[in-house]
Amino acid sequence: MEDSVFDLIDQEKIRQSEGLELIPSENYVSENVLKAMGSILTNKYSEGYPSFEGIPGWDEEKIAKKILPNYRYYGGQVNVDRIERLAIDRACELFHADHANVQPHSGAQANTAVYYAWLNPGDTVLGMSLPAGGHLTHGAKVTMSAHVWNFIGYGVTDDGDIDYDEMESLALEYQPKIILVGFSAFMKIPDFARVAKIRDKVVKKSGQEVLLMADMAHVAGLIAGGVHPNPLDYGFDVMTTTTHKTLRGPRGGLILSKGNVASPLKRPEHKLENIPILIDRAVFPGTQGGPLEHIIAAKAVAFGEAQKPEFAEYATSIVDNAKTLATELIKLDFILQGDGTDNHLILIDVMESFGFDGKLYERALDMVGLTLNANSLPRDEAAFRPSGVRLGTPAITTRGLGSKEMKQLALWMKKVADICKEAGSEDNLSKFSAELETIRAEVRDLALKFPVPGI
Ligand code: DSN
Repeated sequence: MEDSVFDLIDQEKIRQSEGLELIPSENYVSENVLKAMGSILTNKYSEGYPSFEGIPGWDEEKIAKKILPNYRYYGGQVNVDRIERLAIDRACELFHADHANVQPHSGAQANTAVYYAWLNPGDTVLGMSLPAGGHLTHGAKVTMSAHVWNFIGYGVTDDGDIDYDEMESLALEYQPKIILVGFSAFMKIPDFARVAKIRDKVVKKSGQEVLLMADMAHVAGLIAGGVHPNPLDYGFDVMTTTTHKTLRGPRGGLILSKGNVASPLKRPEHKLENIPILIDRAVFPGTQGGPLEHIIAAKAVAFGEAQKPEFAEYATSIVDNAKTLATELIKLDFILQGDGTDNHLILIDVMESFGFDGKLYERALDMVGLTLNANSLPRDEAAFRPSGVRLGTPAITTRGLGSKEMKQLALWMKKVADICKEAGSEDNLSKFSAELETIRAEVRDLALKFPVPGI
């Protein structure tokens, strides 16, 4: 019954309005992004790519005569071509790229397409290991990436920064075809220039081209807003990202690259300078079928929003809020990985701070309307009962929370930590339902003062 679906969507609206979203990879999109996502563009098939003629603008006369050349496998493309072209052009401007492929359905699809574009099966990639803060698609054993390619993982130092010495020695030893910088739980700013120098040393030693890839899914919005450096400005060839985290667009992926832009119909020479064309071929037909043009339209809307001065203010506020929250948590005896944050992410060492694990804390915070996720720390061996929790400020900053609210948030988090300490297990949390309900009511009151866009 469709009614059940819409009832559940209404329930989710209440959950989102009455709680505070602290999962660092989530955000609230604008009403225009929602409108584009829910549009009739979902009805259209458009395998292939829009015209490459007319870059950087459009030849209005040809459009009027409907004689646009394109690389599509279906008719009726006149409008979706222009929408996809708009998304591509805006993405290139926003991230200083020569080319953008806006079709990946997700960040995982984007990463897979880059590997497929540049590597042969069995080739080596050097990336951050999962326990150190890397992503599943950077070669975690349970993923396809680890089955097809040979991933070597570098780690982090005790102060939470990338272990660049380890990265360099592994790079020289294994001579990877891709050096990958990217993360989903890392609070420092990567030194992209240093990684580019490591690449140069590997190229000198091996005599082969090495692709520098950055997976900036978490911080793409901070890059767009100018508060985080852009790897493409430091010699990186490719940057992948999702579009829904700090970038605040629809759920999806994006690949930006530097190099030659040309028709994807003809296979180019396998050289780094041709990586944009190799990537287009790797996305379609390499790893995906029909693009989701309603999502691509929503990406175009979100990229347009990110080009506005208000977005730079938003990006600055995300980081300010994260730093304030980190400082307040430290004052209340929370121990943070890396002692704080330089971006939107905070990783709490719950076990070291209070003696219980991240899963119990995640569950108790959920009960008061504060949503985050249990997360492994570099020292954890198994991901099932991690010692930490990960949180971040992109979503609550969209709702307009500021430093005053960050202080209140830290106080609630401490109260919930004290309850967990006494409870000792998830089963015992019910004994503290009155205390948890009091905090829940306070969270609800505050949350309702900061409406969610579109609700
Ligand atoms: N699942 C995302 C995150 O939460 O970090 C990464 O893709």
